[in-house]
Amino acid sequence: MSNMIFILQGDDSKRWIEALIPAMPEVDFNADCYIWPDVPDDPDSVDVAVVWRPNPGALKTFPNLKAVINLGAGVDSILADDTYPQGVPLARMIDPAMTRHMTEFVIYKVLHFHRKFHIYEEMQRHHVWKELSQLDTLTRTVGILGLGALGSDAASHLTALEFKVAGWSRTEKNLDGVESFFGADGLTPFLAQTDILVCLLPLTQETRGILNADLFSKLPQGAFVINAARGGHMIEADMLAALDSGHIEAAALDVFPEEPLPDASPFWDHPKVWLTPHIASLSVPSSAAAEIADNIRRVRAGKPPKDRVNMDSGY
Ligand code: OXD
Repeated sequence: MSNMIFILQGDDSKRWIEALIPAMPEVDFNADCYIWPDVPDDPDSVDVAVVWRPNPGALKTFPNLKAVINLGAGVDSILADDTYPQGVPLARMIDPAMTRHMTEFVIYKVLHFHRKFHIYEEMQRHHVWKELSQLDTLTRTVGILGLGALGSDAASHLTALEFKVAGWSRTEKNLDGVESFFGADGLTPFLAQTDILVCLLPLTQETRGILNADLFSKLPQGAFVINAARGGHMIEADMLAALDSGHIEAAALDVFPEEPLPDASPFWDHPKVWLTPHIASLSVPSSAAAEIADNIRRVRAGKPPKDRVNMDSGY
């Protein structure tokens, strides 16, 4: 008999299980599925762990895991756990609904800055009726850091809106209408022509702290920054300094090194910051269930999971 364990931060396990029940009629979820910290008497019987930011050390309880299935795109919190069971395949979630939601967030924020809504909102507060100059879409470059599933979808929708779009990634990417920059050498020229920078990178050893003073100084004066990836990408003091000096005109920040954002954080009331509570892309159990069910079946049939994370590159 094989058991499944759900180890989720928050109280979403039941919602995910309800979505999986119709997708996996062959599984008796009442008998063969556990929600951490409730574990079967025989932890050897657990072959699949479905997780979101699992408690560090929890996964090593189960010596016969065939796979760990993450319910999000980012796996940084799992890879940070040095007790992760060596050799157990880890799959991340690439779900069309999550991708759509991230693209919506990016487009909304790009348009906000591109069409100067950050200034018009301020003008309304001061009863100012004035038309501002407007840069044409064709001459505005949006630069996307990270051209994985999320970055490439956002890039293709931004090209459809006729922005100039560039992308930076570890290796060269070929996407229609997107200028590709890659590797360490590609970063400076990519930044030099980016008016609106969007960070959608995975958080790895190489990308931690990438949104720092040196990177900001390579962006043109008055550039905008949108971070919908991870708070760990951003050096907070450097972001505040770049905003306060005016080098960065404004920022949309969905993620922070410490979440929830502490009440005393200067970002809350910063006039040049539009912040949201890590909601850029929310996973939708009803959309993702078929994909997760398929992945569980694959590993139970002895195959490697889809969307497997490369433990060396960290994504
Ligand atoms: C994710 C997230 O990684 O929601 O999917 O942050």
